[in-house]
Amino acid sequence: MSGDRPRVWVSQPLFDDIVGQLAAHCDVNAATAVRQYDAAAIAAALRGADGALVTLNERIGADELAGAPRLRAVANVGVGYNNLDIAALDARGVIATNTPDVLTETTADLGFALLMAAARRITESERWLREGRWGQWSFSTMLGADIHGSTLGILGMGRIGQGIARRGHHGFGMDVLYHNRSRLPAGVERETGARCVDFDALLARADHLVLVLPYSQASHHIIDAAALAKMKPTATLVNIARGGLVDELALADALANGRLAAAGLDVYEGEPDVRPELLALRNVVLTPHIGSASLATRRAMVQLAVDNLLAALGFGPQAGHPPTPVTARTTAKAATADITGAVKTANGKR
Ligand code: 8YV
Repeated sequence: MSGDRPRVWVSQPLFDDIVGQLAAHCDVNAATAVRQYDAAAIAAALRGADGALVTLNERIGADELAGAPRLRAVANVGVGYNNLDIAALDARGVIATNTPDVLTETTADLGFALLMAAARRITESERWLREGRWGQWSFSTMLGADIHGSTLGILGMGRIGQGIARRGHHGFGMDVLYHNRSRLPAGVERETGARCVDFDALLARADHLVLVLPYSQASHHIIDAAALAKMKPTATLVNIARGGLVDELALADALANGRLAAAGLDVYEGEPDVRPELLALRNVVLTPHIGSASLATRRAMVQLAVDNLLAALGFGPQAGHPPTPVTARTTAKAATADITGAVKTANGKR
C-alpha cells in the first residue's frame, strides 16, 4: 500500500486475473462476494476512492458523489449506463465509461434465442414435457408462430439492434423494420436489410418486436397498454434492454388475455425481483439478465472497463484518453502519469 497510489473500488467479484491488472498502479478494494448495495453503502465505498469499477446494480448519483471528493473515474461494466447520473458525474468532472461493441453479437444472439424460444414455445413445451403431460402426440400441440419469412420489428437501432437485424435478414429471410431516433445511413440499411418506419407502424406490422433502445425518462414505459394494443395479438415481444421500457403489468395483462401471443424477457423493472403476474404466465420466457453472459464476452467487458479505468486515472498506453467515455468530459480533469509514474491531475486532485 502506498499513500500516493490511486484507490480503486471494484463493486462485485469479476475476473480476478483481469481486475488484478489494476493493482500494478492502484490500491484495489475489490468485493469478494456478490452483494447488493444501498445508497449509503455506495457512498461509503466511494469515500476516499479515486476510481470505481461498477456494474448495472450500483446506482451513482449526486448523493453518492457528495462525499467522494477524490473520485475521478467510474468505469461501468456494461453498455447501458442508466445506473449512472451522467449530469452529476459531469458536473463534478468525474469521467464515466461503458463497454460497448464487445458485447454486441453476444447480446444479439440472446435476443434471437429469446425470440425463437417465445415464438416457438420452447420453454413452455419443455416444462409441459417434464411435467409428464405428453400423453400422446397430437397435431395441435404447442402451435407457435413462424420466425422465417415473418416481419421483425426492432425498436432502437444501435449496434445491438443492427446485430438483430442482420440475423433476421440474412439468417431467417425476415422482413426487417426498425424505428430509431435517427435514420441509419443507407449503407447500413442495405447491409442489415432494415427499413425505417414510424413507431406506430412498427407496432402494427411487427410479428416479432425486439426492444434494444437505451432506458431514460423519455423511454420509460414506451411499451405501455396503448402500445401493446397496437400490436398484433399473434405477436411476440422481446426485451433485452432495460425493464423500465415496458409497463410489466400491462404486458402481463395482454399476455394473460390473448392480446399478445408471447414474450421473451431478459430484463425487469425491479430486478432481481420478477413480478408474480409474469411468473404465473406460461407464454413468457424469462431469463435473469444474461444478454452479455458468455464467458468470452464477459471477460472482454471487464477488460475494457479496466482499460478505461486505468486510462482515465492516467495509466497505460491510453493514459488520459479512456477508449469508451460516456461523459462529456473525457480528459479535462483526468490524471496523467508522467514518466516517473507520479500522478498529476489538471485540477490538482490526487
Ligand atoms: C451487463 C447489460 O451484463 O451491457 C449492458 O448494458 O445490461 C449487460 O450486458 C450488465 O450491464 C452488467 O453490468
